[in-house]
Amino acid sequence: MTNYIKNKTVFITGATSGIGEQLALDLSKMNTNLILIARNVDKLNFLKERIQKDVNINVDIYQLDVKDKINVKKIISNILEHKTIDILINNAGLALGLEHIDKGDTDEWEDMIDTNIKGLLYVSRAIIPQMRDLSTAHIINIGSVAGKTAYPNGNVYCASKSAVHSLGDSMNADLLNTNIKVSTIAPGAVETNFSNVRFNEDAEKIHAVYDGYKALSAKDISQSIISVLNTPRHVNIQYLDIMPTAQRNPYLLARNE
Ligand code: NDP
Ligand code: 8X3
Repeated sequence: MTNYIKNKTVFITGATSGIGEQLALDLSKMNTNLILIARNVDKLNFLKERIQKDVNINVDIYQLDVKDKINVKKIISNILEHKTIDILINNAGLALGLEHIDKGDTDEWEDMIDTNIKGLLYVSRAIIPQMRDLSTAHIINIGSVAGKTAYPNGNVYCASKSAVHSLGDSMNADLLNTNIKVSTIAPGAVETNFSNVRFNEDAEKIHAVYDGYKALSAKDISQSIISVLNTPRHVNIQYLDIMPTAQRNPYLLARNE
């Protein structure tokens, strides 16, 4: 199979865990160079060592919170002085809590909005201008089934992912007449650290999310993202839903007795 992304440089937000971490590992095997960002610098260092033990590619790491507008701009503009970013993976994101609309914690609401929407915008705003001159470039935004079908108590997280889907459409519209493709990937339940964060390490609640059916793995999503990326220049897969076979939407989940 042709490797269209060989030697490209991929910028991944939220690379220390789950989908982002697995994608970094799998892309390294496709011989892409990597720029990895997240807040936990120890995990970034560990991942860089792990990748470079096996493959001879460039891996740059930056401790960066996507919510930090000033530093996002500063760090990305420093990177762009000596590198080209061909592919941007807007993956960093989180859900905090699962609470009725009149009981939610407003600080958690702000954290989700600031990370999932504003963070994605800050990073995209800093990188897209440089992509305009490339012969091919690609932005992947990680949405969610939650952005398509809102479910009880999901309110602000669902709204934030709905915004990600809408921004994907807008980016595609605004980037007409460029070689920049934009894809929204919308997974259902993926077993990562996502629920640990959402439920603040409450083991019972985390277990309940994935109990009695086979959820998706980070590898399932990473492989799907790579097949979306590894397409000829004229092919733009704009939207992809990926669900566990046991889950058809947030309301239809077939758990074993
Ligand atoms: P994980 O919790 O395993 O990974 C989240 C990653 O995002 C971590 O690397 C974390 O790193 C990083 N991150 C979080 N906040 C920030 C921030 N402010 N700045 C930079 N990095 C940040 O979850 P997933 O891998 O499951 O989630 C990845 C994406 O997939 C998210 O956007 C999520 O909404 C989406 N998604 C997940 C689904 C699921 O069921 N798991 C389903 C559908 C979509 P660090 O803490 O080091 O900063
Ligand atoms: C994560 C999937 O269903 O927990 O976006 O919202 S869900």
